[in-house]
Amino acid sequence: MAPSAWTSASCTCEPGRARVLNLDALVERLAGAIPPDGSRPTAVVLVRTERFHQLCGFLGYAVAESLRQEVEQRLRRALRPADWMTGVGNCDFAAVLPGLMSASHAGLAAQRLLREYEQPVEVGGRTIKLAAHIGVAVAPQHGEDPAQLCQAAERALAEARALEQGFLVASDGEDEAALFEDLREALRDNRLAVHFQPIYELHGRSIVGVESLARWQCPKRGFVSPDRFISLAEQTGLAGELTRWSVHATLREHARLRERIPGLGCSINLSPKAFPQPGLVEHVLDAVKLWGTPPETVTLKVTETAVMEDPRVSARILERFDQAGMGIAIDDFGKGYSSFAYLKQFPARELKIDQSFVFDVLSDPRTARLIGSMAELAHHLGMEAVAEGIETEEALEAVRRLGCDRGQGYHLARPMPPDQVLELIVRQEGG
Ligand code: G
Ligand code: MN
Repeated sequence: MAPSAWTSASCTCEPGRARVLNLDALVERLAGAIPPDGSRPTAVVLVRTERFHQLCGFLGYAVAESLRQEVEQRLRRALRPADWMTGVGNCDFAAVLPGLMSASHAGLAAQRLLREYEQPVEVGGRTIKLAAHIGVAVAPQHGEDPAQLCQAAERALAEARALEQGFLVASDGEDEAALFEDLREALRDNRLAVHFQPIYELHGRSIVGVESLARWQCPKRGFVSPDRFISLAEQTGLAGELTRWSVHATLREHARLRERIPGLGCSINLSPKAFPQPGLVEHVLDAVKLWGTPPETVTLKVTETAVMEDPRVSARILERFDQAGMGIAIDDFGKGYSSFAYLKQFPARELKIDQSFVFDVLSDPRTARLIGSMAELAHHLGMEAVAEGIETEEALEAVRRLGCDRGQGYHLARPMPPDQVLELIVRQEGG
């Protein structure tokens, strides 16, 4: 089986002690477990413990090893006697579940495994709460040989991580492959569309900018959900192309809007996968020049998770955007693993509070206080606080009271084609 991003991960914090990847054993085990007649499904389950290697650095190798052993024991307890499991790196595991009653039983097993992560682990006098994601593939549905099956499970794992779902079962391989081809073609032929969601200043409630969002109306498939094609792009190496397409297409549309509204701000999402790619900064600078965009009207959105992957490289990239006069927004703040230390190094202009918080602002007082604290944090660091996902007037009022400066959400305006945004702004200006 070809090594992949997932399986080739090795722990840099334990030099010389990198765990042997038991891939051969896994493939062999699977080969024996897949029934030739497909009578009873067999599942392969990949479990990835998040942030384990950071914990190694923090806890030291010996304690991290006890932690890993405890996790392994718990997972083994959650499996049936006929199931088989092996470590495949750091604190990651692969299990083979033969003879299932039905394919949906594999999902139940994944849930059981995830439940083992709910209880914190006590090691070395500390209480550690771990989190994991799981990808599942089932034979014969998602592949008939071990390599296909492992790849399908890896894709499901990558998607579970990207969508922040605990576990995902692989989707139909053929359809995903066809979708990938269609997406690649659509990108090449510039057939995706840019929609803009207005961003409001919450006090005067005027539109101060727009956020660009890619939309895909496929002639064959109809509207393809952005969650679906964006996560597909991120798993299949198309994230760079998608981001580069989006930078140009957005600035082109933005240039048309600026003819009418000169200072209008524009936010562009940089995919976490595209963000560290060499040449991205140059691509953005070229596009800004080509479309005559005043750099100060551009805000580049990066997620916390993306900048945390390699904070030093990220800081360098963000520094260059900052020097060119463009703004940085930390997107989906609060959803990933925040580190205040890194936050302080990044020249960000906006902190975008993740919509999951804003959805709960009215029903949960603790969430409301968290939003207030995040807004305060943003202000202390000289940033604006932006609330995403405002769906009601009450939520708008609440986030405004909690200190958010700007906001966006379905209650204010949905993402829409550029011409409609123009109409909306013109109407708002009463002109
Ligand atoms: O992670 P990011 O902030 O880029 O997510 C933006 C997505 O959220 C877009 O697909 C957009 O359509 C959607 N969105 C924008 N406003 C709202 C809202 O008020 N409610 C919900 N549920 N989704 C929203
Ligand atoms: Mn967001």
